[in-house]
Amino acid sequence: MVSAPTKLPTQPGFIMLSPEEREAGKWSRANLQRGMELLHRDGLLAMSNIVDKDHLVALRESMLETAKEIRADKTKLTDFNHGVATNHLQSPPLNDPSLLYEDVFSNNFVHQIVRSYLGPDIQMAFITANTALPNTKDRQPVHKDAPWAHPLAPYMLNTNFPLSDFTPENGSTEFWLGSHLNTTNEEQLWRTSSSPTPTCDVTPACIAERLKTRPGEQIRVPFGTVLLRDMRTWHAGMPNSTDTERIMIAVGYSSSWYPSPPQKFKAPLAAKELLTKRTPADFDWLPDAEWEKISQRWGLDEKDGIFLPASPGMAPGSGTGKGWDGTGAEPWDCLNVTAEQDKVVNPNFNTAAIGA
Ligand SMILES: O=C(O)CCC(=O)C(=O)O
Repeated sequence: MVSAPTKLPTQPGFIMLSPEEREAGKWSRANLQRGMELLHRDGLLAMSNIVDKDHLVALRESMLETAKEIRADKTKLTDFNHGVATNHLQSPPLNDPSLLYEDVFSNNFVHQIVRSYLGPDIQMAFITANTALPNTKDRQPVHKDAPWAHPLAPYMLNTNFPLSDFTPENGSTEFWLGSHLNTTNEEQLWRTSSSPTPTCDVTPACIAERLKTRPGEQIRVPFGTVLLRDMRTWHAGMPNSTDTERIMIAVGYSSSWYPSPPQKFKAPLAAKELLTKRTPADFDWLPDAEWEKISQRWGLDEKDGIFLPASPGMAPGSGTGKGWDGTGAEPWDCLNVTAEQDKVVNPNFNTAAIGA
């Protein structure tokens, strides 16, 4: 008799650091294997016991205060992520030495998994946080963080440190496990059939198809959990029905072969020693006071704000990017090419989502 295929989970699998692994400063072979299997199968991995919760509490206290201060500056849809006025980016206090925790910003157990997944010589790519505003009702569209021809291989991992329990009530992220596998730009919506790059959003047809097999679900993980996500995994920011901001720090890593664009990520000199302790970080290192002035200016139409690094493959004039060489002259060759006739166009695309 042929048995029915095992149903794949819609919540993330965990690896849990033991006292012996902590003492040895590395994951055991067995946990590393489990971590690799989960990350390759699901595009998301949850890890326990790798960060001191007191460090997360201290960061939460500081960042909640900042979130309230910067809220008043968020006046336009382009100040929010994906043009939905419920979730914005926020810099952690990288210029405060008392809050520069090694187990958050340069975590050895995270690095071991990242190096195993992305290959040797990983680089730090960015540091930010996602703040889901309290008492909100709107959700983001299902998307990939890739409004360009992303490589068809694991090229970037995002480490997420939720600063509280992560529940559907406070707006935990909706993840679509396994969606990173074989995903291409054909699964994304385009502004026009001649647009050089797609938008982040996944097409309704692909969403409908995936709902039949492995739907997205808001995850439930306890405070202290650290998540690693393949950047190709579909996901969405969700409304937060509680009275408190839900903050999640994000530390991104890229593979050695992923280009480092001239429009670099900006970080304060105070953090340089820690951020480059275990991985190179090809950032613009600004004097602390200079960084502080721009550190919360994440809006898509900011002229001199802080930006996520320009994405390779973004052609001049599309979105905010000017090609990874800064002029558009440097080509971006990868297998992820969509023919014009295969592009699914959304003429009603929310232009606030891409700063256009
Ligand atoms: O904050 C979250 O849960 C996810 C936000 C997100 O995916 C985004 O802003 O692109």
